[in-house]
Amino acid sequence: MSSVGTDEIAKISRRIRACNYLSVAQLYLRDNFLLERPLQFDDIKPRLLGHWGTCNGINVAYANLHAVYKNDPDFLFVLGPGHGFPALNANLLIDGKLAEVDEKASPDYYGIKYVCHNFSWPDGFPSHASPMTPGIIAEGGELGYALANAYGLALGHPEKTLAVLIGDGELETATALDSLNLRNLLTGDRNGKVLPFLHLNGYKISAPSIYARKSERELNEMIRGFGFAPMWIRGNDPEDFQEALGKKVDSPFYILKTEKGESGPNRGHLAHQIPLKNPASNYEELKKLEEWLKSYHFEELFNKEAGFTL
Ligand SMILES: Cc1ncc(C[n+]2csc(CCOP(=O)(O)OP(=O)(O)O)c2C)c(N)n1
Repeated sequence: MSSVGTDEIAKISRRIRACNYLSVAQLYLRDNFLLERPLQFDDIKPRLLGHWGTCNGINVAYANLHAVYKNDPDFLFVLGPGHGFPALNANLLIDGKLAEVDEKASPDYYGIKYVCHNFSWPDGFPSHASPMTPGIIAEGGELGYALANAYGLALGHPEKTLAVLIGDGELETATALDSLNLRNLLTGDRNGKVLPFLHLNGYKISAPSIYARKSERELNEMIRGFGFAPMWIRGNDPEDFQEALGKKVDSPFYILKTEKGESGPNRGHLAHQIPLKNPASNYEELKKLEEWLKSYHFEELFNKEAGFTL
């Protein structure tokens, strides 16, 4: 059974679309952020630096968890792959969290302009989650610490629930893998709850992840071996995500299986960083980028007067 109603399911889908749009806009655009006129070469940043491939999955996880936990002040979303910063930044912008630390990042047209233009830009936002991001306690470039940080935070804090998104590449680090053992420290009711989510999008930088090469059975056995109950969420459908969240099991370990780069122009390792490399000089790529941005129908989710209508 889904843990939220039909209205909420529709809202989750809208939020994912909005955040995907804003992720792509941060990566590529220096102007024309709402596509108010046809995209032209000058609208594209001269140096494209960032990561798209992981963003869709982060936005799916964030939107679904936000729907359930938005009113719980003791809930935290912990992101392992800090290179998925455009997705995190988009969510923080929409929720007004960025504006709490930087008034120019308001959840309106001016904030969208400011955040998109200044992503991965000299003296602007870095390309990865960093200490200037609200809620971040570790530099986002180095993979592996998310789960350990979450378990540390849950120790002695029974009120806390921490959802941790771990990359399948990240889980190849010794730190992340061994952190699965920390579950054994958190028994009893004096500690908070940690909900690990493996983002099984199949690839790390340019190669398949080891976990993508395991059969489902092998992966399930491994997860069970650490004392967790594997819970699969296949694809982006919020109904499936909410159904998994709604199931009452002890020590769940969610496996979110997506295609790396989903909703973009290519998939897998080709989507890891910048999928369309030269839209500032190649007309065909410029048009593909425009189509990609338009596919989210951002105009249904935001307008200059009403702001976000999610
Ligand atoms: C400790 C560490 N080793 C290597 C890297 C280089 N690196 C950056 S992104 C990446 C791939 C990450 O893959 P995954 O965790 O699956 O994230 P996603 O596929 O969702 O982007 C790697 C290996 C790193 N950032 N940190």
